Amino acid sequence: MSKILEPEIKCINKKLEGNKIERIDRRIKNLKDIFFDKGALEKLNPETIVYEVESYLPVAHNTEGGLFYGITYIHPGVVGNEYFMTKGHFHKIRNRGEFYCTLQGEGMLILMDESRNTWAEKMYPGSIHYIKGNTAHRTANTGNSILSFNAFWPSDAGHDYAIISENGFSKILIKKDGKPELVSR
Ligand code: M6P
Ligand code: ZN
Repeated sequence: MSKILEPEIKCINKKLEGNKIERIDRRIKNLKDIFFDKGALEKLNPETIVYEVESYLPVAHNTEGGLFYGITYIHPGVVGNEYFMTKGHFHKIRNRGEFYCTLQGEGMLILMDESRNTWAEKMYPGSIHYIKGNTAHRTANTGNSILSFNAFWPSDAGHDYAIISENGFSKILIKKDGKPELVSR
């Protein structure tokens, strides 16, 4: 007799449910390298949550041929005039790609190639973003509510944070006259 199984995880009301979900949060105190305005950063409560990530990793890290899935929730806010955003990373195996699909809120996907050319794509509910290999990616919340999005990436991609934490992206996303603007640093 063939078995009919329940799925291991579910997405209910845009939140993941299930036993095998990993949850992390990133707070102001974890993001000191990331934001440009260090003076503004010092004035914020170090425990303030900037974003949370729920991930479902059905195979071991670095497994070739598998896939990982996650939802990122970025809270609304700014550090100085820079929007709350993720750390951002290249993949350790540089040529690995990724998909982002926006669930709620509004934001910007900031992309940078290995020659440090930086550009951005608008994120809003239903927007789907293909992040090609060799491209660093970071997301920023430009709205007044949570920005959340689905992400799907290869299980052997890995995260390389070093370049971004040392040199950042070549452009930052700031709030100017109430609107997002991508400007050189
Ligand atoms: C998405 C995926 C994850 C990533 C997360 C947060 O969910 O790209 O792999 O970890 O965003 O981004 P970061 O790791 O840059 O903080
Ligand atoms: Zn990635």
